[in-house]
Formats: sequence, C-alpha cells, structure tokens
Amino acid sequence: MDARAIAEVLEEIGQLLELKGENPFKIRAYQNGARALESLDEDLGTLIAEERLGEVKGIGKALVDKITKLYQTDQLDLYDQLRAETPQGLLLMLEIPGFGPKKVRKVHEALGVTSIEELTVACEDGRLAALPGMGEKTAQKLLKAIEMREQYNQRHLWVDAAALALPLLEQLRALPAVQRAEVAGSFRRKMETVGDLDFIAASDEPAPIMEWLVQHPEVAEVTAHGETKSSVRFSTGLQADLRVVPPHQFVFALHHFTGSKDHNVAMRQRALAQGLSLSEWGLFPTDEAEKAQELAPRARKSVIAAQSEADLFEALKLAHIPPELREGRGEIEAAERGELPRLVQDADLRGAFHNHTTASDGRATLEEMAAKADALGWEYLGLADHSKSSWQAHGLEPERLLAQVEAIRELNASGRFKVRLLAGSEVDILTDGALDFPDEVLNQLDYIVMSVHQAMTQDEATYNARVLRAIRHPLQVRKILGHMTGRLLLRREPSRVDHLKVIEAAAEEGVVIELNANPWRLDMDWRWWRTAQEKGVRCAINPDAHNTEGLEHVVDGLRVARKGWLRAETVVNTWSVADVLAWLGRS
Ligand code: DGT
Ligand code: CA
Ligand code: CA
Ligand code: ZN
Repeated sequence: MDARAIAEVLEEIGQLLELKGENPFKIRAYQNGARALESLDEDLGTLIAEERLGEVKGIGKALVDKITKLYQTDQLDLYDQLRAETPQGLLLMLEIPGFGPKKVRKVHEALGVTSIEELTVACEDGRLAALPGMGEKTAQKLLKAIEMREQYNQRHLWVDAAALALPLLEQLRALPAVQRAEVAGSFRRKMETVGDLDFIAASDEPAPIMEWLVQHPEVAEVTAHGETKSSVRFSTGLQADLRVVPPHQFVFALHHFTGSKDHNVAMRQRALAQGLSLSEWGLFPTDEAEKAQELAPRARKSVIAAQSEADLFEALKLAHIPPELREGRGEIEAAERGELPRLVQDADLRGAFHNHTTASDGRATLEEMAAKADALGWEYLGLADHSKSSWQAHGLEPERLLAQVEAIRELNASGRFKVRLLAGSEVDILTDGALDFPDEVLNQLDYIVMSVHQAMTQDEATYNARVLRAIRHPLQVRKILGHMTGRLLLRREPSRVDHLKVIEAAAEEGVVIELNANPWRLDMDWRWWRTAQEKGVRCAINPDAHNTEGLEHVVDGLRVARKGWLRAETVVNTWSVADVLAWLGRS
C-alpha cells in the first residue's frame, strides 16, 4: 500500500474506534497519523527502510509498526478485526452527510439501530428526535440525507459505466449472431452520470444473444429474460437492457433508445409536420403508420431504408446531430439551419493549465509531470499547486511558490523537455472573496486558477459575491475560475451560485472558466457552456491532475465540453503554444 492508501485505512480505524467509544486520545493519534501520511515530504519506503518514520511529526511510536505492516503486507489485524466486529449498517451510516461516528454510536447504543432502514424508521416514528441532543430538526435532516443517498446510489459515474459497458460491447459485437451493436441511452449521450445501460444489437437470430447476456459471468441478477429483450444487474449495482432488433430496424431503434425523451418528442413532431411517423421501428408515411402498427413488429419495413443515423436525419432534412447534443435544447432547430457547432475533439487538445505536483498534494514531481506531457505530445503544461490556506493539501507559502516558479523557468531554459512549462497557482478564494496571495506574488506567475476550497455551503448571495469579487480582482496575469460549484457528482451537492451572473462577469473581465475534467467534478456543468460560449467566455478543460495518469483525464472533460456545444476556438487549451504565450503576455 502507498502512503495515501494507508492514510485512508488509519482514518477509517479512527472512525471505527470512535464508533466503539474508545479513548479520544487514541482516536486522535490515528487521525494525526493519517494527516501526517497525506502530507509526507519524503518517500514512505525510504523512511521505513532508514527507520526514520517515528521522527515524522504526527506519527507516534505505536503507529510506526502499524504503518510498516500495512506498507509491507497490505494488511493489519487490528483493522480487519474492527471491521469484522462493526455491523455493516453502521459503516454505511457513516456515509450519510452530517452523521458522524458520535451520532451513529448514540443511536446504535440508545435505539439498537444497526442499518439505514432501521434508522429511517427511528427518524419517522420520533424515537430519534427524542434522544438528547437530536431533536425533530435533526431527524428531518437525516431523512433528507438518506433520500439523497438513495437517489445517488441509483446512478453511476460515466467512467464507471464505461469500464463495464465498453468491454461488454466488444464481446457482444464478437458474437457470430450479431451484425451491429451499440450502447444507446444516456451513456451514448455522454451524460455525466448514467442510470442504466441500453444495449442494442442487430440480428435475425436473437436467442443466442439473450443467452450470452443472462449467462454472463459479470451478471449478478437477471431481472427479465425475453425472446428479444433481457435485463440484468451487475455486481456494481449497474443495470442493463439488451434489445435485439432485425437489421433493417437497427438505426431507428438506436436513435429511439439513444433519446433523450425530449429530443425524441421533438423529432417525432418534426416528422409529423412532413407527413411522416417516426418510431423505434422505422419512418412511415402517416396514413400507413396505423397499418404498420397492426403488423407484427419484425415484419414491418420502413419506407425509408437507413444505413446510418445520418440517413435518418437527412430524411427529415436535418444535419446529423451528434448523440451528445440530443437533449431537446435547440439542437433540431440548429440542425435545420445548418448551425450546429463543430465540436471540439480529442485531437484538438495541446496542453492543460491546472495540474498539481508533489510540492502540494500531487504524487508526481515537476519532472515526472513534464515527462508525461512530452509522452502525450503536449505543447505546454501548466502547473498550479495549492496555495497556503489549503493546508490539508500542503498548500505553498509564497517562498515555496516562487522557488517553484524559478525551478520551472530553469527547466524551460535547460531544454530537457520539449513541452513548455507554465508557472501558475491554484489560489484559494478566501471566504470573503480575497485571494490567498498578495498581488505582487501573483503577478510573478504566468496565470492563476482561482478556486473555492473552504466554506462551500455559504448561502447563494454570499458565495456569489465572493466569486464575483475574485473575478473582478485586478491583476496583471490571466485568471481562470476553477471548479465553480465544488460539486462531487453523487457525493456532494454543488455550492449555490448564480451561474448567469458569474458567466456575465467572467465575460466582462476576460476571465476563463474551467471545465474541471475530474470525472467526479465535471464542473462547470455542461448545461451552462452554450450560454457561456455565446457570451464570449473561454473554457479551459483542466485535468486537475494529481499524478501523471491524471493528465489523461482531460478527455473526460472533453466529452462533457462537446455536450456543452463547445467549439475548439472557445477552448484555450486547443490553442498553439505561440497563441497561448501571446495570450499570457509571455514569450
Ligand atoms: P438513464 O438511464 O436514466 O441515465 O437515462 P436514459 O436516457 O438512458 O433513459 P432510459 O434508459 O430510461 O431510456 C433510454 C432511451 O429510450 C431514452 O433516452 C429515450 C427512450 N425512451 C425510453 N422510454 C421512453 C418513453 O417513454 N418515451 C420516449 N419518447 N422515449 C423513451
Ligand atoms: Ca439508460
Ligand atoms: Ca434503460
Ligand atoms: Zn481545487
């Protein structure tokens, strides 16, 4: 295990001990140990080998052995034992926001509650409210949090869905009976989260395809097994439908089950206006549509044969609409007028601006990051480590920041790497909207990324004023607004912010807005990018990389940028290094 994984184990041991009502000093020792490991300056393996781990501040004698054991064997008896003796339900309860170990222990001891279901009942029947220090308000808050948690659990991050869907699609396409296959639905539309997967396969022989799915080793439960449609649940909780259609219906089925519902409704209306009826089975003249419905589905034949979705759109006098735009948000009107944007593509990307190194909470050094950027063929790589107020992330004080700037300038001059390194900083926007460094420090950088990391639950007016103040802060260097709402998909709600006001201020001040490419963030949300682009705001798709592979996450942001109608010109990290340097006022 590496230092970070061990820190998580220590953190969890602290919680488990707290659930047991152990001595607070002991608990504190594990928490401090976790903190210390997270911000280690040196390699953990070296510290252990040289028997210097005990000298690290925050790591007591008792922890040295445990950390060493975890490092060497990935295992610790105390941890296994604690997990085994703690009811699973209590661990799940810890995941409810605002419900820490102390409260969990209280309801467990006083009410015998061991699961979220029992906790729900106790909240509803007044037993929880009656406990000292709890009250009706707490009960209502908990019920709300439990409900949110359930909603979240029903959806999955796009990248998690992809990890399952893409290999399955390969296997499906390889079956002898399958002529064509796709994953449709929200997955194909590149939604940030996916409810279920919708596979469509073209074949005249559905039986073996149904068998393949229901027998699949990854399937945990078969919820429906029909002749041409089956549904299953995988062990991750993700569900999938698989529909087999005759080859001549494939394009219509693919379009229909790609959705979205709103897009489909608008498409059907458009077809009707041309005397046509569009369905998952085909495109029929309206007067014959009823007749067609009476025939068995597999016998129906659309009067328009479509080999691809482009044929279908063409039949309705539309330009081809990429799946990620099919949200019923004006894409049909734009396609009709020939005004669909030329969407930014993977190959357009030439660098990125928001990345961390071991100077703050990254896991790779400046040199390792530069080498990776070279391997990716990037023209420039911007470093933006945390600022001093993000002390949990080992944020830099001005001296360390300026030393890093110096190191970056020297590396550029040395010619060791092809990539041009840029010196930035991820500067905290403090609670009142001030920036975490004085202007004279910031003005020595190539650019800054301004982000909120504390007090994220401020009311909308306060949060807005805070972000607007940062946007309007006069500086000589370019500014990028980082992860605007701080949301973590399926885990943490976005901060309340007036997107339109922020977008308008950014347009006025020439501040770039980040599209944070971390699959948990994808912040600012794709629903706002079209407006931002129209108002002249530029986008930086920022991987927010904390290690070398993190740089590759930039494509997760790109997927969502396309969903937000963004063209390459709008995205600053598609610009050439010469254009970027000119824009930054550097050479
Ligand atoms: P999800 O699974 O919640 O992430 O979202 P989708 O869009 O994948 O929704 P899903 O799986 O229920 O259905 C896939 C597509 O099938 C949907 O985007 C449009 C189409 N569809 C499903 N049910 C209906 C319906 O009742 N009416 C219409 N017009 N289309 C539907
Ligand atoms: Ca779906
Ligand atoms: Ca579905
Ligand atoms: Zn950040």
